[in-house]
Amino acid sequence: MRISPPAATAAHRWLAGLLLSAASAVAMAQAAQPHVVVLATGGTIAGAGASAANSATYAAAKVPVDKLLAGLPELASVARVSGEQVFQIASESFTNEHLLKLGQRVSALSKQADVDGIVITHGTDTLEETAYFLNLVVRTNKPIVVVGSMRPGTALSADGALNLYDAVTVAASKDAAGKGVLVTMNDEIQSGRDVSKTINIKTEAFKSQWGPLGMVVEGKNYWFRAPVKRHTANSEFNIDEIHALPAVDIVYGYSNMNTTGIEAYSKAGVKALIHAGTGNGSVAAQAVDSLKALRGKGVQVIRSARVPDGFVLRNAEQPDDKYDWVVAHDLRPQKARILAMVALTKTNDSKELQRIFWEY
Ligand code: DAS
Repeated sequence: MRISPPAATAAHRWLAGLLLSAASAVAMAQAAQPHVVVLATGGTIAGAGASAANSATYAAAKVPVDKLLAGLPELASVARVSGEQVFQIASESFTNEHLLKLGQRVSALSKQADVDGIVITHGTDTLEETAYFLNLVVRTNKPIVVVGSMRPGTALSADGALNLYDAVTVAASKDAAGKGVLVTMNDEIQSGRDVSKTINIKTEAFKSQWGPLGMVVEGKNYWFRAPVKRHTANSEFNIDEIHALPAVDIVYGYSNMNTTGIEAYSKAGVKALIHAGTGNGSVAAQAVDSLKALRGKGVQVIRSARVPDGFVLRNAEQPDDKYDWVVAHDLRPQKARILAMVALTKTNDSKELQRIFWEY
């Protein structure tokens, strides 16, 4: 059946109008979506193995952020996502300079009105340190979520895609605001302060002794608790005012402990030494004088513990008041080091440091 020219023109106009309104509806829907920025730093979540059977043998930090995002079209239904490649490294190689640069970028993005949430893809080895650092120094209530994976995307039952989908879901969620820096791994939403990598070869690797804050399942957050320690917008620390981090190192306690490490760090000029003691932060008798001498040089001595859970009691295993030492509370040695570095940018008073270790 032939349609007369005027009718054909009208039909074309109607169709064009329909397409235009459909396109503008899509554009409006996307504009209405939260905007999440994904900052990629490397790690297994960007890793690649030789075959699908390689779940533990692979090269980390290979896949660029645009490929990571392109491989997850489901994100389009969650948020408007943009990606930036900040680094492409395995996270065991993070330095203080990496922490500062990443923190400055996160801080700048958090101030942008068109950014609703931030995701950082990161290697799992030091993810807990970066998450805690950002928790201490980025002054924002917007959701910041750090995410990694235990298997590369090339492996059978890879965990990265769902972990990243969950991270963007949480970062796009208003109910994730004001909860501090978060970590989404293995369906759980963890506090960046509390979480640590506790298993080095399973997907349920990230745990906190105080439990997860919640879960994220099929694009929905389920919250069960909130952090009580100070963080982000309520922190007295601000990455915009921190341009360098002082030297803080860790010595490990063990049977037949000696003072070689303590003396070496003393000579190297550390500003604080974290002692990862046995038990409740115990110090071997043969090491006490070296730590007292270190304190006498103006170096802060902070008692943590090699035992992962619990917390170090002040004046229990050692007379901290008498020696003018600090206890790390429930923080594991690697977390205590992060807090000590940040705190020393503000004070070198041991009583102020102890207050900070109680509060953060
Ligand atoms: N080497 C590890 C890292 O980059 C790989 C990983 O588990 O992410 O932390």
